[in-house]
Amino acid sequence: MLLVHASDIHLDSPLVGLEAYDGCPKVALRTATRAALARLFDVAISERASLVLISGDLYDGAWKDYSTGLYFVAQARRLREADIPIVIVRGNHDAESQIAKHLKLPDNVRELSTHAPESVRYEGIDVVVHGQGFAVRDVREDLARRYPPAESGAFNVGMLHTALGGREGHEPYAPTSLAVLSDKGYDYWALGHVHAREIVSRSPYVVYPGNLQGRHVREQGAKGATLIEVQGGRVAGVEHRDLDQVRWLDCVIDASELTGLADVVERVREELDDGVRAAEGRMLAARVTIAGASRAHGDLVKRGERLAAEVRAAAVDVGGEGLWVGEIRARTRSLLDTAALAKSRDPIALLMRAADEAATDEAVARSLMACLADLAAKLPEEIRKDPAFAFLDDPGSLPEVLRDVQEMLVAHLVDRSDLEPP
Ligand SMILES: [Mn+2]
Repeated sequence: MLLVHASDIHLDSPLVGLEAYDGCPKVALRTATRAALARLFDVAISERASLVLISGDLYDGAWKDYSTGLYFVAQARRLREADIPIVIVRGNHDAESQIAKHLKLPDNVRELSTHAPESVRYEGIDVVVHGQGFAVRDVREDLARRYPPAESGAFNVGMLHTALGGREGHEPYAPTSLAVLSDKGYDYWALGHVHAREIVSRSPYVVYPGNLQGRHVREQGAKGATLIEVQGGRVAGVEHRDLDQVRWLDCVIDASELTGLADVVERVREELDDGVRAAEGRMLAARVTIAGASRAHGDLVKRGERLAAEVRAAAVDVGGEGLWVGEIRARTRSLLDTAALAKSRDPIALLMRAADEAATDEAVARSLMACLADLAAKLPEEIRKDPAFAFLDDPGSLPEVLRDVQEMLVAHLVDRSDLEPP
């Protein structure tokens, strides 16, 4: 018997800020969560799954229209034709969705109660599913504590949207512990909420499948669902199946051993090439960051536009239409000891101290922002929208911008890229 466990589908999750980048494959990205859901159900049908578990955050929150819900209903009907039931518990994002509360679901879909733990027995396959969904976004109590003990003579599954004892980057909703979960005597805990795949425990099995489709570059790498093979009432094995339609790649290049723009671009090309291979024919969306203290720093700072142009050219060469590079960030540092330089009596030190002062002295920062506001008002709209100018609306990012300015000044005024590191 095969069970399929997915979570955090975030159907129709919007893309924030990506349109600002040239050539953004908007349609592929916008429809990726839908395509991944269709693939999930394709697998359930072709592998003759007995049950599909969705552990919360099926939806992304407040919808703009009904089409998101109607899409899910149409997909769920495909499983009804194949006699495959679906069980859902609501997560924090579903709790926000008003329309989800009024949507009529096909009769093969069972949504577990949000008021108390509910248990559903699937006769014929001897599976009992226990679970409770989120009634509100902000659930801070341990929901699992009130789940009933395992029923004998059946394969027991617990469904829960939870951060367990806390997971980095995730709100600590419905906190609980492995001890509480283990105590119930279930065979498999189908968790949701955490977007990275994790097998928390194998005795009993406690699993986060991670989200079905990455939504931005911080959710890079393969995404999909977990297939659970059950034999003789026990878990015989779990397997992760990649179901994402678009793959994200956070390509970070360590430039500390690189000497100039040409070899930096060559390294980027290699990394992108690896990414394209790993994506196995999927659309690959990448962000490129060049980091580290490097001899190439001066070259990159002075020829930033050239870097971007060459990286984009390499991307077209390596991946064609199947690879899109969004943001390109030069975050290298000079090999010069800028702290020591700033303390010296070198005229450049004066400039650096002025930049430091602007970053730390509020009055200086305020007058600088006022000057910049005048300039911003004169910028043409299409330039103003460029992410590089986002700091104009965010005074908090000024210190970071000033550090970049310092680096740029140093690179232009003292081209000491020929210097050996101190
Ligand atoms: Mn969640």
